[in-house]
Formats: sequence, structure tokens, C-alpha cells
Amino acid sequence: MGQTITEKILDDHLVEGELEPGEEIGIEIDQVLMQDTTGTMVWLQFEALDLDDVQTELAAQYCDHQTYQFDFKNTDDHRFLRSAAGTYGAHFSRPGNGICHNVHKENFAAPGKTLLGSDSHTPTPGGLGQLAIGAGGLDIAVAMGGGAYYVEMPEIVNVRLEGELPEWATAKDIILEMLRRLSVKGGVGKVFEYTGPGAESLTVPERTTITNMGTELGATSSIFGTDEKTRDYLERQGRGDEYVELAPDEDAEYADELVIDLSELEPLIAQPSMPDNVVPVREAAGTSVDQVIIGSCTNGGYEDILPAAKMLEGREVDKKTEMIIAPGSKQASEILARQGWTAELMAAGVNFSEATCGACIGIGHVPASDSVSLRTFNRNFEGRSGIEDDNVYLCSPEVATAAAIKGEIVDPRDLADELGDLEAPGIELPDQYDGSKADLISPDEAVDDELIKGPNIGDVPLKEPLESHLAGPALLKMTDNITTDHIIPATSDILKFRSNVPKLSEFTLSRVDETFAQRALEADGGFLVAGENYGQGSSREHAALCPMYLGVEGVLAQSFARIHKANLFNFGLVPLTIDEDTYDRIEQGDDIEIVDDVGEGVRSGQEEFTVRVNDDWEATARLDASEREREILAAGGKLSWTKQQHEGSRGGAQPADD
Ligand code: MIC
Ligand code: SF4
Repeated sequence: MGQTITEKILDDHLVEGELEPGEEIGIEIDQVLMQDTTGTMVWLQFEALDLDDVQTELAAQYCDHQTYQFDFKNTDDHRFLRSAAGTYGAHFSRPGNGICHNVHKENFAAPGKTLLGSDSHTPTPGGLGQLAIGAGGLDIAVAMGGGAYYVEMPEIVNVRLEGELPEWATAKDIILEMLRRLSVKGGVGKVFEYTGPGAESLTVPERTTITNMGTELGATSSIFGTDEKTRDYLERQGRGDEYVELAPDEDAEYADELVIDLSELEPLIAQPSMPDNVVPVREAAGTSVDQVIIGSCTNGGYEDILPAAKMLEGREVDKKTEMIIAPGSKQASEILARQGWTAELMAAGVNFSEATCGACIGIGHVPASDSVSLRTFNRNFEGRSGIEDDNVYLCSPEVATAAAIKGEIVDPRDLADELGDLEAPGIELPDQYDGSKADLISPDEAVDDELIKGPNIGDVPLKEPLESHLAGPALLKMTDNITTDHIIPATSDILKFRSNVPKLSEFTLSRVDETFAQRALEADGGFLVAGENYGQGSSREHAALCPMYLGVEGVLAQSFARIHKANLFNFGLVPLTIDEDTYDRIEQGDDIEIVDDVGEGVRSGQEEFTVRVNDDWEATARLDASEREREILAAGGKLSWTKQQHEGSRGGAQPADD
């Protein structure tokens, strides 16, 4: 039987299991990437596992989220990361050099290879045929030490793109259309493979906008085949020799197929405060706009900023609107500066930021109270911009720039009619991506050979093996689609404690209930209760690690987001699935007891557990877990389990010198 692109790459890297949807598979990882706010834990765990050297073909450590270094703790983290990269053999990208996904795409992403990254938008290089997956930091540490990465074999869905994009419709509108149709949980357990003539018509930067934001569908990954456009992109990056041809077999079988006719797309916009709250721009037109930002790993590239520059040539940003450009990489800023576009944009009233995630997680450019911000980013979860009750819209650079010109949301087609001389900028790549590599330090150029830890860099807490009796209060009852931004916010006042779990834990779920952390500590045990898609969004393992530190034993939810569920196993928290009726009946504060012997049940493969509530009524909760996940849970988490494996059967991650 023929294979899909995903199956081909997985087959090449398979070390355990079978490519049957729903089955757990183990795959070999060629490349890993880490960023500054998840990377510190990765290296601390790498150290705790007694690993000596990076074992993957390539590892890259980026400093991108908190590059302004407001606090010495951020700078200490960056210094620690540089020292870890040098000590263990990873590339190091200095703060300000750009967002991990952009810099990785430019320098290292390679078709046909596997990439695992400690950031949920790791699937970005799927746009050039790399199978890239986001995961929690501990999974990265193990993979970097040579261990396999385990994941549920996804269903592969064919997204057939027909036709070509009309003027003013962009790649961002393709992924917004996917979100409009499928919602933020429509991709859980799936890989989206983009095929067809419409896919062929898109350049690599357009494709990576789609694969990047596929994360907002909850997908395991998204990928395109490779072709002349891929070769061309790699050649312009000076890496033409890394081109590999990749296409699905003609008789490849997909679990499902979706068709999008690109010629029917129009400019779309995600309204506050979920990426799937998508409507045509015309429906939101007329809303006054206070702030416009072009940037992020979705639309912060050269190819995204250039359209804004062309649209603003000879014009100015409306007086009541502030426009900021935060380039995704220094390569993009450098090329734009050399071409003179930066000066043009500045003259039009645009404020330039260094290449950073920044505003995407509320670090800098926090919107004014009761204001509207239009961003080319991928997430607009409530409060993520740094202020509660924010009004953040997500759109293409063209729609964002049109709003900056008019001072209100406007369909760029209508603005073009109104102005008469505004042309659709289209997409244009530079002849050569010839930015300097001064900020990228290869393992051979490393400046450190031992770890440098500042006072804020703590240890990784460990959990005891799973107990047989679990009981405690329902500490917090939450709704559907709770994000990891709710669980551990990423704003700058909190982000600086990512390497200090005791301190960071004080902020756990503060966005839902400020009293939570204190109550959880006092209860010394207990459960979280949630609706559908619990833990969507970021890969941050702190969203499991901090509740674990506060004594939470498990989560009862109607369903879980993929990366967060893996993180719960990794830190020894029991993820139990409950039905809607049980969810409706449980109240916050209820006494919850798992009637069965949990330790024994988890070890023996038991799938259903009886939950007794207030000693009054009972319900059934399911544990969907592989044998390996059960062992990890029983051991009290993956760190303890991996150590045991190493001491015992020599499985899992192996120290490099063995
Ligand atoms: C995000 O976009 O939410 C982040 C910040 O990049 C996170 C990583 C983190 O929490 O550090 C992600 O996407 O995984
Ligand atoms: Fe950075 Fe935002 Fe991309 Fe996350 S989504 S990697 S915070 S730019």
C-alpha cells in the first residue's frame, strides 16, 4: 500500500511500534530545538539524567522569548543556556537573533528529517517537508540523550488545496479557514498533509505560516511535500544541497480528506479571544484600532514585513493607531535594513522592535485598557497580551497594515477601492537570504565548557512513586479549552521564574483563581476538574510541573490536549477522562476518592477507575495510557523512570559515553 509523506518519514525513523493510528510509536529524532523559557528545564533534566553529550545530529538552543532581559534572572537564564549549549554540544542563538522557529527554518530545517522542539510551534518547518513535533522539555532532554520519542500514531488527513489565492487573500487566511472549519480542538491526534495544485502554488514562507499555526488546531504536526519551491527556498538560504524530494505515493491512503478552494478565500480575522473565532474581515470592519503589530513565528518573516512596507510606501500610520514591527529574525531585519525598507517603515510611523517573541506573550507593547489590538500572531487567548479583558484580533500582515492606515478594521480590498492607488503587495522572497550569522554560535565555537547557574536556577523537583490510595478535594473546576497560559501565564513578571519551580508555582492557575496555589498547598493533595481540551496551547511542562509541586495528584477532564497530557504523565499526575454528566455533577470543593488501588491499577493496565464523590455517588473515569506511560506514571514521572531504566535494563536515554 502506498504511503503518505508523514508515513514515509515515520517509517524511516521508527524504532518501536507500528504505524497504526492510535498505537504508540517510538521514533528516532534527528534534530532538537529549545527556546529560553523551556530550555532551562531541558538542560537541568539533561544534567539530572547524567547525560554527557548531545546525541542527536543537531541540537539548537535559542533565546527568543524574553530577550529584553528586564531582570537579571532572564540574563542568568540566557547565560546558563549558553553554557549548557557549549558544555553539551548544541548550537546557541543569542538573544535578539530571532524566534526559534524562524531561525531554525533559516539555518537548519531539513526535508525528510525529524525535529522535536520544546515549543508548541515546532511544526513550522513542516512547510519545507520536515516532520516536526512539539513536546515537553523532559521529552526533549531524553531525545537529545539518544532516547526515542514516543507519540500516539496520528491519523493523517489530506488537506487538498485547489486553485490559487486571489489578490489580498494570504496563507494566513488558509489556516484561519482551517480554524474556522475545525476549531481549536479539531486537529487533536492528527497530522495535516497539504497537497494539490494550491499547495504547489505557495512559497515556503507561506507554507510555514500554515504549518506553524496548525498548532492552534491541536494537531500533532502539519506538513507539505517538497518541490521546486522548496529547493528554491533552500538555495536562497545557501543550503540547496539539503533538498530531498518528498511526495505522497499515488495510492497513499488518508484517514480523511478536506478540500479548500483557494480562489474562494477572502481576508479573514480571528476575533477575541480564541484563534478559531474566525469571521471575514468585512464582518468586523469599522472597529477602531489602537495598536497593530506585525511579528511572531507565524507572520514575522521578511516576506511578511515587506508587504507592510510596500503598502505603507508614501503613506503614514493613522494618528490614533500605533504600529509596531517585531521581526521574527535578525536575518529578516538585516535584509530589510540593507534594502532600505526599514527606513521607509520608520518614516511611515512604524516602531521597530528587536527580533523577539515579546508582545506575543505580553512582554512589551501590552495593549491599553479597553483597547483593540490587531496582530499577525497565532494566539489571542484572553489575557495573554499582558492585560485581562484584552481585545486581540489575529490576521494577515496585509489586513493588519490596512487597519494601521485607516485606523480601523477594514478589508484591504475595500481600502484599495477607497484609496485608488493601493496595490496588493503579493509575496516576494529576497534573491539571497544573506544575513550575518554572527549571533549563531556553533558547538565548535563554544565559549563555555561548564554550566553557569545564577541564584535563581533551581533543581528539578521529583515526585514519589504513585500511591495506591488517591483522595482529596476537587481543588478547582474549570471550563472547556483551558490553556497552558491559564495554568502558568507567560507574562514577564512570571516568566523570570521558569527556572525556579517553587516560586513559579505560586502563580499556578492564578488567572482562573488567585487563591488556587495557596489552597492547593494547604490541601496537600487533590484534583483539578476541567471540560474539553484541557491544557491546549503551549508545550510548557511547567503547567504540569507546578501543579505537581503544589501536591495535585491528578486531573479529571472531559478531554486533554496532546502535549499537556504527555507532560502530566511525565510529572506523575494521573490524567483521567470523565464524561459530560460526571463533569456537570462534580462541584469545586467536593471530596474525591479513587476507590480502586491506583498504583496497582495503573501498573496492571486497568482502564476504568471508580471515582467516589462526597462519599455519596460514584462515576467511572478512564485512563487512556500506553504501557510505557503507565510505567512512567507509576514511577512518579519520567525523570525517575528514565533513571530506573538506565540503572536497570539500559533502556530509554543512555549516557553518551556508554
Ligand atoms: C507560546 O507561544 O505559548 C510559547 C510561549 O511559545 C510556548 C512555550 C513556553 O511556554 O515557553 C509554546 O508555544 O510552547
Ligand atoms: Fe514566540 Fe509567540 Fe511563536 Fe510562542 S507563538 S514561539 S511566544 S512568537
